[in-house]
Amino acid sequence: MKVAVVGATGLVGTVMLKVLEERNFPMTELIPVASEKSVGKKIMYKGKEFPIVSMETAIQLRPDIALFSAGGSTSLESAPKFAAVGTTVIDNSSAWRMDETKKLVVPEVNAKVLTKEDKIIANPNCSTIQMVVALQPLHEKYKIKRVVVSTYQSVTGTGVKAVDQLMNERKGIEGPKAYPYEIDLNVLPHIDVFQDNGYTKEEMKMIKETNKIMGDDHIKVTATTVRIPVMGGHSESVNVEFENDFDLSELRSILENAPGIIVVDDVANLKYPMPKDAHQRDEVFVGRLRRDESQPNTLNMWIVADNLRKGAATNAVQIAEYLVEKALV
Ligand code: 2RA
Repeated sequence: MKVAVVGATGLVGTVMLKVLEERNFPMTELIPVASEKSVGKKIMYKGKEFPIVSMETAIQLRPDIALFSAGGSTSLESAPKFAAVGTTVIDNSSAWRMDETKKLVVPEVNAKVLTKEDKIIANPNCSTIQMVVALQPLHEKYKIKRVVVSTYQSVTGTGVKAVDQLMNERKGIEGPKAYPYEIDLNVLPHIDVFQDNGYTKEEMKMIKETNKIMGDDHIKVTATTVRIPVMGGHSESVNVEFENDFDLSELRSILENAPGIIVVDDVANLKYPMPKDAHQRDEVFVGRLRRDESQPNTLNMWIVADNLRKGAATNAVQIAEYLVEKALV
């Protein structure tokens, strides 16, 4: 399998390469792509050096798969050029997610929608991915009516500049700012830009992407997304109202046996999911399972995942693995 990684030197691109190597993805040739200023530099993969090439060169090499994490404008311009030469693109930007002609995929939830004809596949937003992995098995059993989610998102979701701002603030050093305010010892109820309806784009992504991935527009979703000064991953407090009642121990067992989920839920022994434990892992960690006693058929749960891995790189690689497994590429 000839694989291009577009955005190979970025935060997510670097993790994509790490995940491809860790999972021993069946690759015959790696084509790292980055901005013109990086062309010619070398990256290491499986102990070998690979030269970074330009987008044009990569397209001419006709890779089987191109994993993109290079921003929406780059994807809008270049993904169709790869698709035109037969490459299947899996794009981590938001460019194609709500395009009706493109699939938005979390393998544990809706990989079955993929066909040979899908040449540009959208990787969902990190905070959406971890939530739908936990929601899907419960929806299948109890039918979800409404979801209320509040997120606590790592600065790594913003990128290197945000990580540097946090670390500089911790050391009392002045430096470039990724956020309008200090992030250390603070929280920002503001991720991406505000819309006319008072929600941010991040919140609207969680609402719209959830319905598309789960294939059910009847599920009502509302979201508040918040940036917090942590590194390991995104955390989410999720309140789920079902059409039908549930037994909590049965519900816990469903999650324990669902793909991609690790249940950490033993508060008597102070066991619950935390970003420091999810960091560098590919699973979605679920805990604090308890009935919402304020209304019937309703559950509270706490969901944590590494936003750079399952929230981005690993989910994209898992889509690629599915395509190879089902001979769709
Ligand atoms: C964030 N989910 O956390 C967004 C994009 N990665 O900033």
